Amino acid sequence: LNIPYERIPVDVVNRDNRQEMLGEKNPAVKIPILELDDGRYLSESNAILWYLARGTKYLPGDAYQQAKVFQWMFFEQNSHEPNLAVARYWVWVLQQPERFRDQLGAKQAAGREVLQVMERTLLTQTFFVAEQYSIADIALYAYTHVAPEGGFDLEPFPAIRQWLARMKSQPGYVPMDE
Ligand SMILES: N[C@@H](CCC(=O)N[C@@H](CS)C(=O)NCC(=O)O)C(=O)O
Repeated sequence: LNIPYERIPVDVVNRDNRQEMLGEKNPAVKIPILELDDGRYLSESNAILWYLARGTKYLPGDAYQQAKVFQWMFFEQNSHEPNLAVARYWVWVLQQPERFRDQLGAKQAAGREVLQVMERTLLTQTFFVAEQYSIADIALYAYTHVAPEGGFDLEPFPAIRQWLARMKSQPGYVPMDE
């Protein structure tokens, strides 16, 4: 959206000063948190996406299509993030797959089911809602494009791989590390 912003990195492993740093900004003491120009705060990645996307081409105006966007964003929070992001956290962020080996297999199996749902959908459509690039795609892109870091092989998911490439080629795409 070309909105200027300042990015403040937060250590996701060392959580010693979490309460002091984030407690007044988000009662759940989690990131991401968006601080608005007027000093108000907003947390939950998908609430932030919705706030920024209102009135832009990234959120359809039609009520049904908007609800479909939410359908995928709730799917991202309920099914996708708890499996793909958590497996990646154990394997790639903490580098401790052994410590979590009792639970890791189940997380990865559930994550593969989620990827199957996405694959089936993307076999017949270019984006998740109304053939239009929206915040539903952005929400799902986040932990899908780094899924291999959580031990997920994307080779059996060609439609997802094509969608990832399509996402990367969208105008205004900014890689995570920039
Ligand atoms: N549902 C939240 C999840 C937020 C979340 O779990 N954030 C992680 C880091 S990515 C966090 O802050 N966890 C607590 C912690 O690190 O202490 C969202 O999508 O924004």
